[in-house]
Amino acid sequence: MKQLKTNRSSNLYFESKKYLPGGVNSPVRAFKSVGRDPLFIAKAKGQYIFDVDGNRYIDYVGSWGPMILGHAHPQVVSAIKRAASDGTSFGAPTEREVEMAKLVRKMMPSVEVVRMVNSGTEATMSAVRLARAFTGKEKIVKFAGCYHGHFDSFLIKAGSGATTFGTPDSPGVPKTLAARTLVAEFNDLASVEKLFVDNPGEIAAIITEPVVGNMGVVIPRGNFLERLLEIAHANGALLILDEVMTGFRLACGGAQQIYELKPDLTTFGKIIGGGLPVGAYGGREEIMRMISPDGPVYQAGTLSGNPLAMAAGLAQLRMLDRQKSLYTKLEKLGARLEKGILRNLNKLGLGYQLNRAGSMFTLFFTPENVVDFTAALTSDTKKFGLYFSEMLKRGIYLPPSQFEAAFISAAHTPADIDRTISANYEALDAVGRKVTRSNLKVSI
Ligand code: HOZ
Repeated sequence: MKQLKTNRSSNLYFESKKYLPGGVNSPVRAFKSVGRDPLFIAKAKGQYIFDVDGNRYIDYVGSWGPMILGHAHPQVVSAIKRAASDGTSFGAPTEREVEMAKLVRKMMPSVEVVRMVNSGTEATMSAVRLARAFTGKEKIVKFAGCYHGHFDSFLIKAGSGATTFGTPDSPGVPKTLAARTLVAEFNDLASVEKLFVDNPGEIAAIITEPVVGNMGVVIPRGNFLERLLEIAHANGALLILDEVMTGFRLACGGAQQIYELKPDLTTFGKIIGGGLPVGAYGGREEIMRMISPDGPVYQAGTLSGNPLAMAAGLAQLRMLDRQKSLYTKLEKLGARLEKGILRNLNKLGLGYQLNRAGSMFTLFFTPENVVDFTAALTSDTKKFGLYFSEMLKRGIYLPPSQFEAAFISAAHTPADIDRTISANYEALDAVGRKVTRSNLKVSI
């Protein structure tokens, strides 16, 4: 195996650190927790991503979720080009926004009325404001390790980069606001019930990722999600399903289709924008009609419903809606990868945990069954960092943190998956040998 040459990336990183915090515009992409410098990306096509040094990798980051059809899909690219030639922003309504709202409602019937915004963070923070206004209550319940963007109310025991960098409770969040976020344990209904007993009549909403992606992939057990809806409604609160990652990914109708759930509000990002900056929130009509200008809850944006973003998102969603077989393909690829990795773990005598939901997966470097944040945190992140670099050397680009989901796209092929399985075997083996050599603490 040849050594990775990353001189141009290193030079750019050296330069970028002078002008950008950590040299990046979003923390996890700095690769800090995997102990190496970030790669600067030149281009991506289909299932591949290429760095500025010309190295090609099979990509399992997929821009952190949006690229479900692979990078630079011809239909998405041509939709963007067509839209751009007619003007890039008007700050006025367009036909595409109507098409988008109709399509979202068709694909996810619980979303009777929708508001387009520019990111997942905007979507979740607006949904919480709306839930507070609708119920007249101020507190919210979130789950430890879930990440709903970087709005103040959510940076409390937050997953994703906040956990990766050891700052799940960010400085700068006003204590008074933080006190209105109550934290329960995912998959633990008793912890949710207790919060409602301790805060009677004060909770506006429960917000959760239905299948968690931001502490790594964690799957809801039994009737967990259904009970959340019941508990919320029994207490005059709403259920907000954060489908920024899972929406249009786990199924055409998102996780709520799979778990047969009708949340009050749903938030979106990633896939709905086809790789352009988009978010959205929507749900029950009587709640959504409280949004300005129908109602008093204010929320606005110059670039909301931007024509390029709508064109890219619509092109991608239309393909997903028309070709349901894409989800069967994604499931088959995911199952093939899961089988291969489990076989490798078995051969190598490693007790690590692989969690997978359709085309989302995480290999946790822990023997614990990862059903919540506490279990996720038992992972050996040092070993994960070594594994990440070993995979990179073998041409596989994974999310650079233990506490993230990896994504398979419809552009991946069974041959890509088989290559990944071989790389996984070699990388795990190499990590084992390195750990033994350097006498690192071995926890498995
Ligand atoms: N919030 C993303 C991970 N869950 C990271 C986005 C990025 O760094 O681009």
